Amino acid sequence: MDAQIERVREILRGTTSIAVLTGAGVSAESGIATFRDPDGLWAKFSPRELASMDGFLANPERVREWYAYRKNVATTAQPNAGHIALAALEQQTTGSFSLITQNVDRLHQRAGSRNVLEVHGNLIENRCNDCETIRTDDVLICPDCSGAMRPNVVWFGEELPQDVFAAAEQAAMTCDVMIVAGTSAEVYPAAGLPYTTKRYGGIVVEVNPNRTELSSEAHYVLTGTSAHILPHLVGDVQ
Ligand code: BJW
Repeated sequence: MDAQIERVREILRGTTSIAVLTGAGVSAESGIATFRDPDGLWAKFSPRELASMDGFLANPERVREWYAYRKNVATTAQPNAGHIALAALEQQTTGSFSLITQNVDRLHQRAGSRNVLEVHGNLIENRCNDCETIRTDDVLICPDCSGAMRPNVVWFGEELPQDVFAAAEQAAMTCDVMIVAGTSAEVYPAAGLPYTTKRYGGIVVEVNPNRTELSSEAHYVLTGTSAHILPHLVGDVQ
């Protein structure tokens, strides 16, 4: 096994406080497109039109249709070895474990992860634009206040769910190790969490096939896909 992977494995075995930050790359091997890779969603679709309030107000049907398509992709996809390894790591950890995800596909939960903090919402639920009621059916008009229902995700320029992000920041401040997997680490405020961990004295481990904004700051950079690398960090994989 690669010496760096072996070293990180030892560190994880000796710690009782782990945080993980995941991004779209963790679901790539489940067949879900990332955003900023050359074949990613933002190469084909406009974030301004599809992932902003202005885009929704201009053309709600188009935005809802795009999210319905992505919800279908997510619900028919299966968790991969990376998701499963992170669920196993949570089981093995005797102290605190937080899985902070920017992903909206729910694959971590379907793999068995329990303490999942969805900082960018999810594709499964809809939320009323006015009264913020959350529903899992597909009504277009809120039955409570007649506001427009929209996907329960966080678009550009929108605040992240406050309680969820506060818990993520707390985990970043208090963990001994943060694993950062499958994210370009470009979208704030989530991208700031590994720097918080570092500032508070924690170790930052990046898992990614490509270098990112974070690579030069991480203590360990494990180069490879998450479905390949993450299983090596837990359990008995040699
Ligand atoms: C693999 C792999 C494999 C491949 N294994 N790895 C200038 C202009 C406008 C805005 C801003 C600005 N400067 C800063 C901002 C703020 C903005 C921001 O950060 N923008 C940057 C892009 C510059 N942030 C916001 O707007 C946030 N809100 C905010 O700041 O609010 C302030 C506020 C406060 C108070 C009141 C009101 C407002 C909100 C950000 C929301 C992001 N939303 C999205 C869409 C979610 C819904 C949806 O899914 O449609 O979230 S955008 C998209 O990016 C999505 C992701 O969660 C997020 C991060 O992407 P991620 O996950 O990192 O994916 P990629 O594609 O970028 O990277 C994939 C990685 O995987 C790569 O590194 C690959 O190498 C790797 N990979 N295969 C492992 N097999």
